[in-house]
Amino acid sequence: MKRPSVRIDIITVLPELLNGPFSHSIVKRAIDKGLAEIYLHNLRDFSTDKHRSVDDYPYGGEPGMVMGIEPIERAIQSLTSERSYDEIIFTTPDAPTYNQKTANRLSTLENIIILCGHYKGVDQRVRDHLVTMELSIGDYVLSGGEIAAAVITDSIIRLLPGAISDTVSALSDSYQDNLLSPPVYTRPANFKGWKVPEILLSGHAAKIDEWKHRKALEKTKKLRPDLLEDEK
Ligand code: 6GU
Repeated sequence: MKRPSVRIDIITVLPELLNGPFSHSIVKRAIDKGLAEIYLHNLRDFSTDKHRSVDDYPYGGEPGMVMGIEPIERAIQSLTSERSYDEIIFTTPDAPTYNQKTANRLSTLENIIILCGHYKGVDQRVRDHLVTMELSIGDYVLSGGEIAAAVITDSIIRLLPGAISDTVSALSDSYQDNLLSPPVYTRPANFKGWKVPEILLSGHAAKIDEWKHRKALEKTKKLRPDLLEDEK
């Protein structure tokens, strides 16, 4: 049975920012093949204000602007009235960190909305009542949630069966088994005295696998020991 394609609707004040990331390489090919659909929605189109504004001053007098609930509710409603969504994700730095395990789960869903956070944040009632999950992509602050939405979308789409020609390749990615990938090499076997490890030229499949696993472990211990500690 053919897997239904993934549909991702992104609600943003900067749709122009998101055309680039989906117009190339694996993601573009997956869309061209019908594995995924991505729709960009300009939040300002759902403003009823004559200036198309989507933010306002915060109650309580903090500095900065806050995204209001009304245009967001209308944007989400216009989508959910057409089909049901498996997740409505809000991208914001003050949220749980996105990881491969979450990417794997999201890649099994059919319809996803991603609402891109902006300004000082969004009216808390959006977070309490309209979204189903919140994600940050790491412990640093971006100027908006669009790049995070692009990261999340890319990581989902590359996992779809058929998106990558070599199907084993997504499964052998770094993080899939809590290990970083082992080093890889290509020709020439000797570049100015820097040699490719002998074992890789040996043709010994079992020994090569054993070597790759050992290298992956060594690399993870050195660069990301935390991955070996938490069994997720
Ligand atoms: Cl999802 N949004 C913003 N603005 N900054 C971030 C982020 C998201 N994740 C990490 N930094």
